[in-house]
Amino acid sequence: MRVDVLTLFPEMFPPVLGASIVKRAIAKGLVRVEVHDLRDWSRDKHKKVDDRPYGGGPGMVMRPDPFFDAADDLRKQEVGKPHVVLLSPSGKRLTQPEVERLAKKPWLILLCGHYEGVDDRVRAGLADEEISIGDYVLTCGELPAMVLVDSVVRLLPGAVGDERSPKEESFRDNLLEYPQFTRPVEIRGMRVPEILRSGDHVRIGKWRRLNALRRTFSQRPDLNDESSNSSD
Ligand code: 9D3
Repeated sequence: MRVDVLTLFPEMFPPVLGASIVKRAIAKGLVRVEVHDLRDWSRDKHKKVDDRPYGGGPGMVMRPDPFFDAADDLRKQEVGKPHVVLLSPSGKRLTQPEVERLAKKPWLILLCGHYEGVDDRVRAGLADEEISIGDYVLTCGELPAMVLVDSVVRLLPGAVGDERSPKEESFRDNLLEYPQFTRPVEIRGMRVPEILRSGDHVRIGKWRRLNALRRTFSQRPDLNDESSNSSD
């Protein structure tokens, strides 16, 4: 997979992409991530990439031309068609099924906007889709782009240590994971449940299932709600 990121803050990415599983996936050649400074495509002598909004109002708006020109240049670098994603608070919510869909794309271009907003022609004429990572307001699309890269990269074959397929985790039965414990057996008065130390794998399996259900019911009743899930 290839991922290109268009951003005003390229320096935000290396600390995250240079760590943990994403770093290893890059080193293994499973993914190539290129982060580009949008200012490189500014035609302005001061490298300006925003301007005042038509119709008036406070703040500035990111101009569309650096996005379009950058995408044009990137398209020349590779055969095939990139899938272009605009990170935006008005996008469709990123969920695990969406991550799985994106992980099948051979080439992603991620467009990061800013609090001020992006000229709407970027969404209309450049992006294939708009994605949000949740209903809260951030200052920019850079963190969401990194969230997307992290969630997608761990699904690439060979990226995760692969004891079992990462797809089989957590979201499988629309249940949260069961509680986990390791040593010590007791800390601050809290003991590891005796069943887990019994060696009785039938009882352990039942205990885990029961506690995954309990946890889901109290923390995330929406997860098990037939009317609100799209995995059926
Ligand atoms: C709330 C109205 N806006 C300010 C004038 C729009 C706005 C634009 C851009 C608000 C925040 C941002 C910056 N955020 C993102 O670019 C963003 C985001 C987010 O804020 N929350 C969840 N997912 C995403 S994906 C991109």
